[in-house]
Amino acid sequence: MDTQTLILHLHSLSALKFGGPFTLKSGIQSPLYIDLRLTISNPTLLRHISHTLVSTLPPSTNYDVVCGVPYTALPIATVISTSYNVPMVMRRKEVKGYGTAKAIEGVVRGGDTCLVVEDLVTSGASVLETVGPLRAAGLKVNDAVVLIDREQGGRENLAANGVRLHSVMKIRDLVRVLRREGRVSEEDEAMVLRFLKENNKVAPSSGVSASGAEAVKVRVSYGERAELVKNPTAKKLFQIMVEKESNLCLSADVSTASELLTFADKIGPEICMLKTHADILPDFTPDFGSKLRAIADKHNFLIFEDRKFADIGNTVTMQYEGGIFRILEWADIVNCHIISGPGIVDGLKSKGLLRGRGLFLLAEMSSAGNYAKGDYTTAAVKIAEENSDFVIGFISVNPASWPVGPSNPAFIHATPGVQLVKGGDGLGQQYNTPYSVIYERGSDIIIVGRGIIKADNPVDAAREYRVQGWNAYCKRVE
Ligand code: 5BU
Repeated sequence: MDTQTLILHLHSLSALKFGGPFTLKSGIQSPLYIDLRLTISNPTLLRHISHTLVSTLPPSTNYDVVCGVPYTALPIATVISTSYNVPMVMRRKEVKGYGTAKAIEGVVRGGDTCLVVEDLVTSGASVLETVGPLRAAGLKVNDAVVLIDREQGGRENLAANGVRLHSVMKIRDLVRVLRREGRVSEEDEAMVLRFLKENNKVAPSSGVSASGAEAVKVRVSYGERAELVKNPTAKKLFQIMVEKESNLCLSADVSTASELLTFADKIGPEICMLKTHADILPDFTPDFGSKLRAIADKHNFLIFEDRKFADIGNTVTMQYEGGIFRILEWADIVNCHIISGPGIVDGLKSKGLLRGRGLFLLAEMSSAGNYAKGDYTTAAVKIAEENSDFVIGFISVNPASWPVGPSNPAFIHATPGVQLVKGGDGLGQQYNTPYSVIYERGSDIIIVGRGIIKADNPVDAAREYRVQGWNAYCKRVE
């Protein structure tokens, strides 16, 4: 079946709808909607699509295994797998919290090359959400093959992530054929062509508003920002990020202090910062801080105790300096809620400033249904600006969406709730991908806990997070 016949069959199946406006995953309104899920109702067409996809690949394309982007491309990949006798793997959209908790199902042989199969590419976000876990599992991904390229930045976004996109047809071809065959009106054709012209570069998902205007993002490089800050810890953090090409913070949520120190030494080369919860360590001893400090110096990362102070100024001075943990002694950075008002910052600053320490304000949280939003987030920005000698930035989730925007490049945004696959943990945690957090949401540092700690190979996983976080940053400041 040639491409033209394929297009006419898809149209007859109502998989190509004109008129609209239809809202796409990216949020933009389109005069054309493509629903290739319908192809499973026509086995002959499904088989033709699968063969056409394979024959579109340059003969030099090598692959040992195929993976369809869930869900629409799963049956297509299955047909390719059985027709050409190539094994298949599947990526889970939501990683299970039980059993093996694998993101990739099927037999994975590290070093094998995987061909990604997709029905439709717009910005490339869905393909990238599949490429990340495949690479984290040890597979190489160099090529993706797609039936329809919407010509809205997917090819470029994928190329920026080391994936070549091969497409059977572009929207323009499709509309031309349907117009020639009298299936669409001249007006519909003109509307689609105008839409393509106006939306020819869409950043993956939420970073783009319905009008196509980009959200506010800091494009100044980490190196330049190091020169803008007064606080020595903030300066050092920016410098480490540049030196190590890392915007990855490991959230070392393990069960014992000795396990934490082992992880810190293993993962140290990949990270710019290590985050602790000292109060979860049953074997915490007064020398914990100096031991961790030695590892931090060896691998050049900063220590962030995620203490989330929340009390009045006077109490937090004692919690910061005293008790069993003596956090001030060993943590470069701590964080606090602003629920109790600006006095909490004054209290922490009275202890931390002289030692050159830094503070993140909790402007947003990653958990579902939290109340840190709107005016609360705006208040955090105001307090930070009034204390920019000590406050080095924020715990943020989507700074690009703040009414004030992440407008001051001197502040560092660090974001928890990051995994290679979007999802949740069943207890309120909500995950976004490194690309989404850094590129679309305009944050600076990805904070990753279980994505690394629970990985089969935590060192490899940390490297993958580092590379993804860093590539997203490079693309943002491009
Ligand atoms: P995870 O395993 O990647 O879900 O761990 C996230 C870590 O970040 C964990 O230590 C949380 O306590 C921490 N965290 C968070 O998840 N969300 C927030 O809003 C803040 C901290 Br603040």
